[in-house]
Amino acid sequence: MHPLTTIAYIGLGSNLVEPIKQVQDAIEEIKKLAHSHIINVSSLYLSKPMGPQDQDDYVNAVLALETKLAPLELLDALQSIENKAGRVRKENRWGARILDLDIILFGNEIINTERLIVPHYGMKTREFVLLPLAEIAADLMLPSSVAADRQSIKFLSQNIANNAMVKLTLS
Ligand code: A4P
Ligand code: MG
Repeated sequence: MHPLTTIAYIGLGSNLVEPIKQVQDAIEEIKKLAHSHIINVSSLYLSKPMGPQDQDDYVNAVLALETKLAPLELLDALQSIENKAGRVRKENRWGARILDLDIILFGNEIINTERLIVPHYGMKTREFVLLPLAEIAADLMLPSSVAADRQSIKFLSQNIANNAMVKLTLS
């Protein structure tokens, strides 16, 4: 466990087997995580696939989790939720998946280990991460070892193409 409570931001994505339900079920599973509780969840969005185009659109969302878990404990927990959802890891990069749970940010920590890179390496270039994140945490600043390089989520989200992403209104 971590000595302090941290706010982690988790990106959720699915484009197989009822993606809206996959994301909703994953949120329910994350609610059950030990030493953690969800403090905010973005809307769900429908986004065009990044990577191979011969796959369905994705449902994406981002949530904020207050947690006492250490980063690798959180990664383990998220991977077991992915596995429980029936995720099969395939060789094809950026291919279709039942459920993808990525740690986008973990407080202000900068982590560069074999299993975990935080901030998530793709977050600054992915509208399906930045726009939901801006919805729940526009004032957040990205951690950086150089203070002058810190960028706000608001700035990044305003400078990325929306790529026809649609906010879902769920009944
Ligand atoms: N890993 C390292 N850093 C992290 C982190 N911050 N969070 C390691 C989570 N995992 C992290 O991940 C591979 C390994 O990355 C893990 O074992 C972990 O130790 P994975 O989930 O097995 O594989 P992946 O998700 O397929 O990895 P990859 O290639 O990084 O995929 P991406 O970048 O997540 O992209 N299009 C739309 N519209 N929406 C999407 O959500 N997602 C992808 C997947 C492609 N296209 C998409 C979307
Ligand atoms: Mg992943």
